[in-house]
Amino acid sequence: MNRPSIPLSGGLLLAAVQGVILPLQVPAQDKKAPRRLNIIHIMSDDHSYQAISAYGHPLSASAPTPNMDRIAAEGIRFDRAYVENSLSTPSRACLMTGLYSHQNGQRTLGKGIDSTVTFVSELLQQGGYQTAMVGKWHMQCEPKGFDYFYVLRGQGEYYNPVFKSHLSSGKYEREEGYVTSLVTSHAIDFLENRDPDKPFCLYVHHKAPHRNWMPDLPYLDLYEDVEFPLPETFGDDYSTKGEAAKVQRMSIDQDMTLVYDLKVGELEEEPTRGGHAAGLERGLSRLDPESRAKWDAAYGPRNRAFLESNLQGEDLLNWKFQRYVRDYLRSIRSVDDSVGEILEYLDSHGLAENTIVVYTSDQGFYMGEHGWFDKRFMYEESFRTPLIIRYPGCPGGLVSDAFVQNLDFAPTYLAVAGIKAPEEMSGRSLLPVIKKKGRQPLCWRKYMYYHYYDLPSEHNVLKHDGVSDKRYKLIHFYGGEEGDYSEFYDLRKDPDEMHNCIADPRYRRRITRLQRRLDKFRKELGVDEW
Ligand code: SGN
Ligand code: CA
Repeated sequence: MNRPSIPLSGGLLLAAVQGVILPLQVPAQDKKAPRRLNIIHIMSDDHSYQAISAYGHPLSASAPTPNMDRIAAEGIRFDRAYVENSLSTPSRACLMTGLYSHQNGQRTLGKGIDSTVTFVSELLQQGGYQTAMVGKWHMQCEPKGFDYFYVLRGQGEYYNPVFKSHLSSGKYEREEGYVTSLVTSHAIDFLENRDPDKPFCLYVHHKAPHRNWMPDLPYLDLYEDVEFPLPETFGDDYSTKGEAAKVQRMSIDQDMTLVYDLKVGELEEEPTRGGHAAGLERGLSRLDPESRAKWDAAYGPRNRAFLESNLQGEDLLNWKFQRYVRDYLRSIRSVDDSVGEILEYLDSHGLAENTIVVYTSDQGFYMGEHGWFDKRFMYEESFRTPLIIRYPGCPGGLVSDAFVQNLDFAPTYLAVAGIKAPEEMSGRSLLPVIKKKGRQPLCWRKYMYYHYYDLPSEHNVLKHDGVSDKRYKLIHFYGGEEGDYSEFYDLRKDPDEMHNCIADPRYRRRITRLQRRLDKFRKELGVDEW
């Protein structure tokens, strides 16, 4: 086992990992041997940074997330955190392996993972950590490297979901309650029953706020009177963008369904491009009669008023946006409660001082930007992901613009545990960034590679890869009907990515430079399609 070999000094425990030394107060009740830090990785599904009030976006002004904000107030908010493939299963495979999609095999939502690759959970377990995974696993292989797990089936269900656990011999068993609360209970159960003499790494993976955004019963009326602001780019007509933006099927106007997504169960079927009408009833039929009556009492009158008003055009579109965002934010409210419960547990059990708390999402999400919901594109709202870290000994209220990626989680957690990261891992430990209070170290990545592969698929986003250097972004789309093409954005002048400048001669040198960097990434990483 590799343990950090830094001696104790005075009243300080030194967590020394890969050259990083952070002072850490020893809790009064624990003056024994040096202890490695515990890790809690909380990850929700499809949670946009626009919907965390610590990020200060207008959308969250009326729907604050005080517990997530507490992590930011006591830690670091990362403003330039990204994923390498904006989709659940690939993002989770990256988290577990520290590898890009083409390296771990999980390129799309379907099959793919090379399950012979060692997971970070296995390395932590072998290195003396107690490991746990609760909530959405959503990998195409069995959980491995966990002492304790309670995982949902596939995408998971919002109401009375089924879980498979380390105790259930492969069987899924139904549990009574709301998914976010149940995931939290399993997390707390692990904390309660763990061996207190060993450090732990706990992954808490929420299903919420994944589509179709079903809130917990106490929150069915929350925000009903709030009018949320439409993003400025809501009406993007894609006039400067290529085929991908025009053929996608993730538009609130055209693809968001009245029954499944917007919960107007009074309608029979709907002539939408997605067509998911049965899905709403499938979710609601899991409720017991009393809970179902509460649901109907909340949505029934609103739905009838909506149907009677016969909204059209802009009014209908605004209604869809409001219903979407309200349900989405209601689901997040429960996730925020869960974060509060976990922080409270750490406080009351003397664990806050020796536990790293990370809050993130498996990717970002569109809250109407460019007229969309869903993710997948390399445009900022889905390429970026929220990331907030509270690290013992590190001051709070920090904001980082370090260029970090989900590839970095595995090497970070290994570094915390004092375990050498496998050579193949492409990411970097974030500890040097944390040590510099969020500032990007001099020797750090200047460019970031992204690759999306999932076509054909439900939302019809064309395959693409691309490179960003923080200021500029070059995206190469391929596999469409109109042939391959690239887009180029100047993020400082055009943070909303409304002006594709690929044909602007003033950017020629910069485009060539990024194109060279993209070619280099493809070659060095062994990318095999583009
Ligand atoms: C489901 C959703 C899609 C979503 C994917 C991927 N459809 O298929 O809207 O893009 O998951 O999401 S649904 O009808 O089942 O709700 S991911 O978060 O798992 O990547
Ligand atoms: Ca997701």
